[in-house]
Amino acid sequence: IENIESEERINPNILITGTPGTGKTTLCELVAETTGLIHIDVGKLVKEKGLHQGFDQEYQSYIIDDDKIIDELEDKLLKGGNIVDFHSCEIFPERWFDLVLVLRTNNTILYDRLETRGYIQKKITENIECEIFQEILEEAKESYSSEIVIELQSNSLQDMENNSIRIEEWVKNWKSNKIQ
Ligand code: DAT
Repeated sequence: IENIESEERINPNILITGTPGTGKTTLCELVAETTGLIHIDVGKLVKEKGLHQGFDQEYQSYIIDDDKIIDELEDKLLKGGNIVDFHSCEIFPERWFDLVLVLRTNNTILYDRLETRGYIQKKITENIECEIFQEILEEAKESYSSEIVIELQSNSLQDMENNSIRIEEWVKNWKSNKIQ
C-alpha cells in the first residue's frame, strides 16, 4: 500500500490519548469490539518489539524511539481501520488520524488508579502533574487540527460507556459519509 490518503480510506483511524491511567486501553478494547476497529496499544508494542532506546530506571519507563514506532505502524495506519492507544500524540504524522480523543480524569481518581497499578511515587507525581497541567490536551491541540481534537471525561464506568457509544456513532457517521 502506497500513499493512501485520508480521503481514500474506507475505515477511519482514531487516536485515543491521555495521561497514563485515564482509561485509554480499557476504552479502546470496548470500542474495538463494537466497531471492528483494530486496537493498537503502542505502549505494549514498544515493549514487545523493542521500539525504544532502553529503560529509564529513574522514571521507570522506556525511552521511546519515535522513528521505530512510525515505521512499525505506517502500513497499518495508511490502510485505515485502527484505534491507536498511546499516552503521547505528537510523535505521529497528522495525516494518520481522523479523530483524536483526549481522555481526562479527576486528580484524586487518577491518583488511586496509578497507586493501584503499583507505580513508584515519582511516577505517580509526574503523571498527576501531567494531568493537572493538561499537557496531553495541549499537545493534541498543537499537533492536530482543532476540529478533530475532542476532550472526553473518563472518571466513571458511566463515562466509559457514554464515550464508547459516542465513538461508535462517530464511526458509523464517518463511514456513511464516505459512501455518499
Ligand atoms: P490507560 O490505558 O490510559 O493507562 P487503563 O485503561 O489501563 O488506562 O485504565 C486504568 C485503570 O482504570 C484500569 O484498572 C481500568 C480503570 N478505568 C479506566 N477507565 C475508567 C473509567 N472511565 N471509570 C472507572 N475506571 C476506569
